[in-house]
Amino acid sequence: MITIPRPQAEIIPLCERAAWKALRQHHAKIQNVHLRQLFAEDLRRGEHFAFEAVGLYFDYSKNRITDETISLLLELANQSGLRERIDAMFGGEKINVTEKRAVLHVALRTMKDESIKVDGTNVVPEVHDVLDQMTAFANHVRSGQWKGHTGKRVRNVINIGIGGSDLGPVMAYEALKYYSQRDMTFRFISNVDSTDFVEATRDLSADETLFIVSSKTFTTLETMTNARTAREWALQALGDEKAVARHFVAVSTNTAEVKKFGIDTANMFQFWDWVGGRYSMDSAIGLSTMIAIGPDQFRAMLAGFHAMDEHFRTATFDRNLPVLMGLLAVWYNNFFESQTIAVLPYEQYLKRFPAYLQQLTMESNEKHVTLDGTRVEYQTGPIFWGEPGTNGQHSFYQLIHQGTKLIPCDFIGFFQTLNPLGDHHDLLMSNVFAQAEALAFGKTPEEVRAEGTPDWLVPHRTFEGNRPSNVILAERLTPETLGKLVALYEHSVFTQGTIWQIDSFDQWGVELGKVLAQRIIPELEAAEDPSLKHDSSTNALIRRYRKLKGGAARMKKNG
Ligand code: G6Q
Repeated sequence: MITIPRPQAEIIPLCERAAWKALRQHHAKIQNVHLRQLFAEDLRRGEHFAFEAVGLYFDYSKNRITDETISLLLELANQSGLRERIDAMFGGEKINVTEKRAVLHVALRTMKDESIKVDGTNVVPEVHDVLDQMTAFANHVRSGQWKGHTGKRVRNVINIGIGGSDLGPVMAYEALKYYSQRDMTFRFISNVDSTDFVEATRDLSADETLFIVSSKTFTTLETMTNARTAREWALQALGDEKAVARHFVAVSTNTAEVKKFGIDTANMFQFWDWVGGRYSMDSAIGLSTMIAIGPDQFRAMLAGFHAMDEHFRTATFDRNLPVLMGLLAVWYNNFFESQTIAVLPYEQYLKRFPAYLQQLTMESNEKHVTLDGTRVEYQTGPIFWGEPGTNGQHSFYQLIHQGTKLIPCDFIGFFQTLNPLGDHHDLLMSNVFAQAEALAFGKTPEEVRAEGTPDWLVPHRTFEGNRPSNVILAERLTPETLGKLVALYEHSVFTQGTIWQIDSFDQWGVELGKVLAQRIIPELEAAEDPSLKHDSSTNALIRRYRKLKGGAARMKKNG
C-alpha cells in the first residue's frame, strides 16, 4: 500500500484550490497587458521585481506579472502545502511515494555537525565518510601516487555512466574546466552506441587510463555493456586480470554486482537509495568532478548547493529564489499555456547546462497522474531547452522574438569572465541585456515605419514584444556558484511538482522501452529467423534489420 505523506494528502485538487481559481480570473484580466505598459506605470519596476539572495541577482521584472499575480501565486504555494512539503523533504520523509523513498540530495551537502535522519538514522556521518574516501582517492590520482598496473601514473579518467550517472558529471566537468587539472584528460562514455566508446578511447593508452564505472544499480544495460568493453580493452593491452583493480573503480549502491564485476570493493564509492540519479552529481557520482577540480573546489561546490538549500528552506516565499522561479514556471505553463522554457546561459563553460537541466526538469515533472494516481486535468512540466548565448541568437532566437509561441526565457550571466580578453565580456553581456530588453519591449510598427521602412515590410520588421524572461546574474562562474545554480533549479522543480501534486522523484516513464528492448535483443541476435509476435510495424523493422545488418560488417571486411 502506498502511504501518501500527511501534508500532501490533505491538499485539495489543484483546480479546486481558491488561489487557482483566482489566478484564472486574474489571468483573464492581465493576459493582454503589455510589459511596455507595466514598465510605464511603475518607473521602478526593474528594481521592484528584483533582489539578490545567496550571491545571485534575480531580475524577474520582465515577467507578465503584477503584485497581485505574485500574491496569488504565493497563496497558491500556501494552499498547495509547499512549506509542509519542504519540511517533509528536509525531514527525510518518504516523499517519493511510488518508490517509497526519502528524497535527500540536500543531505549530500549538509555540514558535518548537522543531522538528517532516514528511518531514525542520521545519514550525515555516512555522507562525510564517503566524501573523505573520495578526497583521499582524488588526491592520490591527482598527485600521481595512484599507479596503474604497469606502474605509470593515471593521466586519463573516463566516467562510464548514463542518465543521472553521466549528465551531471559531464556538465560539471565542462562548467568547471577552468579549475581542472589540465595535465589530465577527462572523458565520458554513456551511449551503448560503440562509437561513443571507440572515439573516447582511440588515442589513449590503457596503462594510463582509469575507468570510473558509475551506476547506482550496477545493472544498467548501457553502462554495464560499456564497462565490460572497457575491461576487455584494458585487458587486451595490459594482459592481466589483476590490472582491473588498478584501472577500475565503481560508484554504486550495489556492492554484490561491483564485486562480481571484479572491482575491488575498497575502491567502491557508496551512495544511497535516497539520492535520485538526476540529483546525484554532488554524491560519489561526482568522483570524476572531484578528481578534475580537486577536493577543495568540490567542497566549495557543495557549499554553494548548501547555501541555496538553506535559502530555499528558510527564506520567506516572497523572497525565495527557487519558489518564485517555480511559481513563474507554473504561471506560464498553466495560465498562458506556454509549452517550453528556454535556458540561455551566456557563459561558454555552461554549454552542457541546458542538457543537464533537461533531465532534471523533465524526468522529474513530466507526469500524467498525481501522487494518488489520479489523471491530472492540467499540464505538468514544461519542456526545457536551450544553448549558450550568443550562439543561439544566430539560430533559434527568431522563434523567441517573432514566432507564434510564447517562450519564457532564463538568461544567466556573470559580471566577470574567467578568461578576460579585450572587450569580449562586455560584448557578451550587452547581448544578455539587449535580448531581454528586445523580448520584453519589442518594436512597434510606428517605430519601424519611423525608420523609413516601406509599408509592405513593416509587419515583417515589427517585434510584438511582451515576451517574458528572468535574468540571473552572479559574480563569476565558480564551483560555489555552480552549486547554487543547480540547487536553484532543483528546488524550482520541487516547487512546481508540489503545485501539480505529482511525484517529482520517480521515472516510471523510462521503463517500458527498456523492457521491450530486452525482448528484442535476442530476436536481433538469433541465428535462425525468430517467430516475431510484435505489431506489424515492429516485426517488419526487425526483419529488415536482420536482413541488412550484415552489410556493414561485410563492407568493412571487403574494404
Ligand atoms: C535519474 C534516472 C536515470 C538513471 C540512469 C542510470 O534520475 O534514475 O537517469 O540515473 O538510468 O542509472 P544507474 O545509475 O542505475 O546506472
